[in-house]
Amino acid sequence: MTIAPARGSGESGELDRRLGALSEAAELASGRLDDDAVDSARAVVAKAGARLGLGLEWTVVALAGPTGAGKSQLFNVLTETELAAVGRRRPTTSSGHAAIWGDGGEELLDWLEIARRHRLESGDLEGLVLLDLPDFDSVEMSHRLEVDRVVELVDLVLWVVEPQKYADAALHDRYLRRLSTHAAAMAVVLNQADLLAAAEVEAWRDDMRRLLAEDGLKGIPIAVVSARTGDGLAELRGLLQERVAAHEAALERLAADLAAAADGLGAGCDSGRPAGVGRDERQQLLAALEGAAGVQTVVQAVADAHRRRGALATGWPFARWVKRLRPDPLRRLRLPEQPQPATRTSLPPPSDVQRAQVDTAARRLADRAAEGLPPPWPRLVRDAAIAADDQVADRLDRAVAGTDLRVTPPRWWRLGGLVQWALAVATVTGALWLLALAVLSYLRVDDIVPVPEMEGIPLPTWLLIMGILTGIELSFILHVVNGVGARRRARRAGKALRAELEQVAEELVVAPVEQELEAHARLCAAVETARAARGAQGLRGAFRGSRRAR
Ligand SMILES: Nc1nc2c(ncn2[C@@H]2O[C@H](COP(=O)(O)OP(=O)(O)OP(=O)(O)O)[C@@H](O)[C@H]2O)c(=O)[nH]1
Ligand SMILES: [Mg+2]
Repeated sequence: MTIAPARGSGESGELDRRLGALSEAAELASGRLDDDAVDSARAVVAKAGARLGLGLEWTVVALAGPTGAGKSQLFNVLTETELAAVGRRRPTTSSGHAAIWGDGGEELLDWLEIARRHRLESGDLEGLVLLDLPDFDSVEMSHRLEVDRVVELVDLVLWVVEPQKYADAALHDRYLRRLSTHAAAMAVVLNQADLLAAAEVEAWRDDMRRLLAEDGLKGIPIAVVSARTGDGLAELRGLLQERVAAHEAALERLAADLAAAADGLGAGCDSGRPAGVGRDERQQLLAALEGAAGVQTVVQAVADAHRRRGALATGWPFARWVKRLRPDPLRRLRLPEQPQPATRTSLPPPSDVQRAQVDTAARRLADRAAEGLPPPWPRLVRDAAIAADDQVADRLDRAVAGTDLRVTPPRWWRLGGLVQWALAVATVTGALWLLALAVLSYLRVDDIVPVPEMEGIPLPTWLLIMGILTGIELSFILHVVNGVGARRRARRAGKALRAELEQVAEELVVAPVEQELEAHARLCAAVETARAARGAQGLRGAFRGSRRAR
């Protein structure tokens, strides 16, 4: 076996950047994506922080494998000790123990929770922490848990197998396949080669290579050794020396963890960009909100109120009482003259059908906006679009109450009113005058005061007839003018209401939808950063280089 040194760029700064991105991705994914994926991403960030803090000068290598593979014997041979118990009764090793080449590393072992520690002369493996682990296929649950725990933490795992058990499902299904993203942080040791003939060894190696390729671990280093005879051990030692000297095993491992966690969060990122909020859907939502807010009713009330108020201000004074019989439409609906978003109107609440229409329009907008996104994003976007469902009615009412309907009376009403009053005074004067003349005539004294005339018609008759005719005529003209004004004001109020409703649509539906799409975009950008800088600078790029050199 030849393994080239891992010539990574060694940029823990790059790793920091990627970890930051993973952390951001986990925050964005929290509550949106699968909890397990979020938890593992957070665990990777936490673990990386801890491991980087414990020093890259150490390389932690674990011997893992089924019982009887020879892990403990290999540990003894590599440490040139008899520290590990090697036994015939299975399983032999019940808890992890460590050999440390060099001084220090206590905190690292505390973090690994390995209590049994043996310090060795530093030599050519200075910086190596070798762990002998219990068997992962154990009848003892505690053994498996211990293996799973430690395998999560170490920088490099040497999977030790022997000719009988190398194809076991326990190894391939439970570990290798699941760790297919971690090729850079693993190697396989085929132990007890002395039990096979040379030709069988080759076949064994080929078969293992095939199985590893099926596991997704094509190209992972395979060492063939015999812990008993010492065959192949020099090469295995060489591998350890190279990894220890490069000081990058921890970075490689963390980079692999990072990539795997990022993949877990980035499942929904491999599609194209979502369609985004469409114009048509926005218009449909607005139309539904208009219906639910009673815009038609309000607009009608604005027009009616203008006509009524115009008639009261400029109509024929003798007929105004008719207008007073009916209440003011705006007051009846308790629509404030000035915007008052805090007050409630007496508009009827949206009907069930209107509510359903708003709901449907919001869903449609969300579905269209999320088009092109894989699950669960369309559902998340839709949930965001209807999250404020129960606030819609209240928010619409406040929007209507907060709209400036611009119902202030036009200035010319005052002038029109004055003219009408003047005409009314003329009419009444004419009427009283004629009445006085009638009384005088009754008393036969009507010749005392001469009655002025205009073009042969007595002035009081002029005043009465012209007052009435002009007053009615004027009120009719002003009625027409007010009708035009009412329509214009209704249009203006409609526009103002729609502008207000656009805000409601924005606030309750569009913004939440866009926020969700934004979360998707940011999450995917973070995942992309976390996965790897795909250039030559990135760690993974460096790893590829090291593989090619192999
Ligand atoms: N022939 C042969 N036997 C070996 C070799 N390596 C280990 N053994 C034997 O295999 C048996 C198991 O070895 P251990 O080192 O205890 O195995 P282990 O993997 O630590 O087993 P557990 O601690 O139970 O997980 C012992 O009897 C060893 O002597 C080898 O290379 N060749
Ligand atoms: Mg053992």
